[in-house]
Amino acid sequence: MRALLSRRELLRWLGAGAALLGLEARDVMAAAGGDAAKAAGAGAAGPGAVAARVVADPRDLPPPIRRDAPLAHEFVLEAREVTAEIEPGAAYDYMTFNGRVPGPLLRVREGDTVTLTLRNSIHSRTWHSIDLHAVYGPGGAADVLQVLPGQARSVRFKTVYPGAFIYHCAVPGEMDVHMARGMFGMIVVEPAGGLPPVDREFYLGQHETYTRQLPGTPGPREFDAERLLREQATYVVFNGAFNALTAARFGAMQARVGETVRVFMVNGGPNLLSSLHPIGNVWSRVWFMGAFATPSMRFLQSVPVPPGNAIVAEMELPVPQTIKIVDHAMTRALSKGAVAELVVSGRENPALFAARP
Ligand SMILES: [Cu+2]
Repeated sequence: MRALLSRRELLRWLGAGAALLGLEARDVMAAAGGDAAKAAGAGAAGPGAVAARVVADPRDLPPPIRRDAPLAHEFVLEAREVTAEIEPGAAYDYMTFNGRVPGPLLRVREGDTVTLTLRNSIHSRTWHSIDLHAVYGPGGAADVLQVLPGQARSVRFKTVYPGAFIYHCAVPGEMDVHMARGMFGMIVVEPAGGLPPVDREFYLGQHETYTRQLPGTPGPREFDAERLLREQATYVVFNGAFNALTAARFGAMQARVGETVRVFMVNGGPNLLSSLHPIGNVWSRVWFMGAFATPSMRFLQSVPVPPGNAIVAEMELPVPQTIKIVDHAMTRALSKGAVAELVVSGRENPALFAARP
């Protein structure tokens, strides 16, 4: 692919980032294989690491917090570059936290202390890092957590303010590429009083990517730096792949009539604002922008989730149906992969809804 940065810009960025590590730019480039384009993460990723899937299971998140006292956590995340299908027959080089898109949901409470270690796989071709929006600190910890392949670094931080926050890779000068390749996730800092109980919780991550090939065409996908620069995304997806969370692909989410479900959604961008809508339902309670310290809002149809932000939104399920959660910028849902299904099974409720003969 064409390098997004000129060689001079690249060396400047490498130098700036290396200064944080106390390294010379040439050491960074040597560690990354001595190839400037690869060192910047601009080339193909994941030597030999072909994954069956990068799609994170939307049910895979820690349970709600039910305790009154703060706790100390130790989290380890690993930056992994893997190749997987973004749609059937179309391999794409991802960059991930722990091999999944979005990365693991880290769930803590206001006042907790977190020790976070970021490992970078020995198989990585470039360095990776992490910026957490839940952190008071330089670069949201990214200034400390710039990690070369095969190495690891740690920070300790206290979660002072509640909310649902993104974390993402923040390598100098290339973070948009790394996020478009899948390097983002969510850290939920629950308020001291906790969240109201619900029947089920789901974890979604939206992001978009920029490829030379359009959706529906055969063959591997190459990253397109020019499309990135113009912000002309070819894919807009939930949990890493085209229509990933649908019955036709990796399976729909499931729930029962009468339940309340909570959706945590983080928008990894790097650039597009999501207009998150549940077709056939409404967000009956929304913590707008993931702000738990602000009263929740009621009955919102499509909620904006800007890149670098998150939302916590709930639905009541009074009738059976398949709810399609979409980005209501509709071309993305119809043609670029931004659809996730929630199958609600149970008894019909003709008092609420019925077809007339
Ligand atoms: Cu990265």
